[in-house]
Amino acid sequence: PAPPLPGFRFLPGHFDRTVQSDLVAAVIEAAATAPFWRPSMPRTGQPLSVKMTNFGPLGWVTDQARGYRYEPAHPETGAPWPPLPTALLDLWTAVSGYPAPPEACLVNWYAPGSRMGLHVDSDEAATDAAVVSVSLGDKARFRIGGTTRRGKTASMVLSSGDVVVLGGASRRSYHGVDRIYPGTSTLLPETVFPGGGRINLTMRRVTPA
Ligand code: MD3
Ligand code: FE
Repeated sequence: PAPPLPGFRFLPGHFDRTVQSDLVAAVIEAAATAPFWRPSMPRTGQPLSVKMTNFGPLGWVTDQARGYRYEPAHPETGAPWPPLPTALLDLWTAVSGYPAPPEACLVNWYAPGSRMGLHVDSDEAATDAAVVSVSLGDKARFRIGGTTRRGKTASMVLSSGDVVVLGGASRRSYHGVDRIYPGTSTLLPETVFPGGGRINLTMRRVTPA
């Protein structure tokens, strides 16, 4: 079938401006103990253009020496990741259909000019759980394909407050972020996020329930 595959759900405008701004406040508070850092690719050590932090008992990290993995603590401070905000846990309960809470919430900050190449998320043993994504701030062009790298893809614009649920076959899809549309939102405070940009929150179950 043409992308996106079955199990993909798009909930445009799921969160109103008040909840969006509460989520940004939660990200800023979390970043006080778990600062955004710039991860590096395995082997090459090439830095990602996106800066990251995490919420929850586990966080996704990558570095040149040890590659992609989940860890209970921040790679630079060694402190445990801050807890998941209640609004996110409630969203997971409402849309994931999974009988256990998420263990990780990866927080990606895309400054203007940042992108994320096509990839599959495969570092989670809980392949039966959906990934739930929340977009905040500037609009982005999101791309999703099938389960092989060479194959048709479709693109769509994700806006602040949009939620995407990647369950079923779509969970194994290639996907990425082509570009950010700078200046399309006033949600992110310039003092904390110079140039604005976009934050994406992705909740994941890592170990099977
Ligand atoms: C489709 N993040 O963190 S979110 C990632 O906007 C990631 O930051 C993008 O890809 C972002 O790994 C996309 C939507 C998303 C998340 C996970 C998926 C789409 C997905 C897993 C499988 C298929
Ligand atoms: Fe991904």
